[in-house]
Amino acid sequence: KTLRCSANTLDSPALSTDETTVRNERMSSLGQVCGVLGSQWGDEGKGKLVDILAENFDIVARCQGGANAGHTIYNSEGKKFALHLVPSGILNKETVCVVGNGVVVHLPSFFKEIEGLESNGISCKGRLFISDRAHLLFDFHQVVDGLREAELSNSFIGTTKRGIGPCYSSKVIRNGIRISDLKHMDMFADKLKILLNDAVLRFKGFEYTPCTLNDEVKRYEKFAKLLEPFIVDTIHFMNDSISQKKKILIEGGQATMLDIDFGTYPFVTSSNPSAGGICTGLGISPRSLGDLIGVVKAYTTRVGSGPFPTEQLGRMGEKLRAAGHEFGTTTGRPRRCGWIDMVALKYCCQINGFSSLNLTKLDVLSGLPEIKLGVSYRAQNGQVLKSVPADLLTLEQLVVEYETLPGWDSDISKIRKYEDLPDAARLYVERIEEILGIPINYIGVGPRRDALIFK
Ligand code: 2SA
Ligand code: GDP
Ligand code: MG
Repeated sequence: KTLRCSANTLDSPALSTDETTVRNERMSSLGQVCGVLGSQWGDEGKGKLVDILAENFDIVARCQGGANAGHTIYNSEGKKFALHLVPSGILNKETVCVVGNGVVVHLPSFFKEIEGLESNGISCKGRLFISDRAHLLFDFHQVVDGLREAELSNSFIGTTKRGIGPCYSSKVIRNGIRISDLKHMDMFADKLKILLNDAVLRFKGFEYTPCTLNDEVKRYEKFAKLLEPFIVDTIHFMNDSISQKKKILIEGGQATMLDIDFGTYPFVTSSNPSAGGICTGLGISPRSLGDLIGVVKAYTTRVGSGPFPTEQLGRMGEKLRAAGHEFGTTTGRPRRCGWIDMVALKYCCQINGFSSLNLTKLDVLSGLPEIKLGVSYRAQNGQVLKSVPADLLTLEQLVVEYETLPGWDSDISKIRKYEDLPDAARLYVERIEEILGIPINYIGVGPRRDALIFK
């Protein structure tokens, strides 16, 4: 059997009046401040949902991570966009986009992304803002990322090499440089020198010359001018917008299983992609948060090293990768693939308190005779674990117990009504809902904007 997944074609079915009503009701019932967060190891399809929901929100904001994130979205004409630092709301011409204080910003990547958008007719000026408290990620952070990975040899993390960990390290050790520092270019060279000297002391072979420092300072002098119209006190902006009853959508990068606190440490990213990261990364109160939507892929993928209990290393994994086009949006790396992991998902749901879920890429499972769900973890000593263990060795050695459900044969990519899905597909959706105790309100059946069932 071969897996089928929906083609990215333009011949999508028109929505009936009933379907449009359900869609509009679902969209308008979302709270004033709503988050879309990854609930596995990333790449669940958060960008697509954010892009769809954006039309009902005034502001879309990013709160953590940096250009390690990769969100692939398609506009109404079927044109593909890969976004990294710019929030996925940008394709919606009315939406204001905010890059919050918790994001680490590599300005060359930021401007390159803006250039790419503008050359495709998407204007960013006047509706894309960046926090003056966000930390700057320099090219040297990316070099250090690579040096650290090389040092780890066989136990490398498999980072995106975008400098994320080293930049958050500078922030936490308190010699980082922030966007607001671009106001004082007279002090910039000294600050950058301190940062670079840290790397010189730490890494054999890392060096810089007065000339390269000078070039970097000159480059940032230019960036400082270019960035001026984008810089905002986003804490004030976000809180003011909340007072004005503006609708705000927060786009998570990565996912809870990659969270620096809750993920499979040390095989994690260096920020908090879980709900807490929204407040610290945007300066808004937890009391302002309304709906939190967890995005769940119908199977699991992971890119980079680290434990992955339900990973399928053989032909099944390859089939999923091919059918789901599972390659990194930022690095192009092949993603590791496996069955859905209900234990890890339950853990993520507890941490985030999702109000609803978006099950994505259900279309990718079409054509499978049966589908498995990892439902419990059994440790080496035979004990069933209550949750995801902190200890990596336990996590690597545990045995996953599976439940098997029937598959379905037909192509579901043109279906827009929940009731029209094959019985087996609905059974799968409802079993996931039952185990997690959270409604699946959105079901992805293709990569395009319209390929979403509002359940
Ligand atoms: P980093 O670069 O320090 O954040 O890497 C640490 C770990 O976090 C993982 N990570 C990701 N996992 C999935 N998707 C991500 N974004 C890109 C995408 C990834 C890509 O959308 O496909 O293109 O490779 C992302 N960003 C970070 C990373 O793999 C490490 O395991
Ligand atoms: P994100 O990082 O969570 O935004 O996800 P990515 O964009 O990195 O990866 C998700 C991939 O799946 C993208 O290529 C999307 O276009 C695609 N995608 C999203 N939802 C669906 C879906 O329901 N079905 C299919 N076949 N593809 C989808
Ligand atoms: Mg991604």
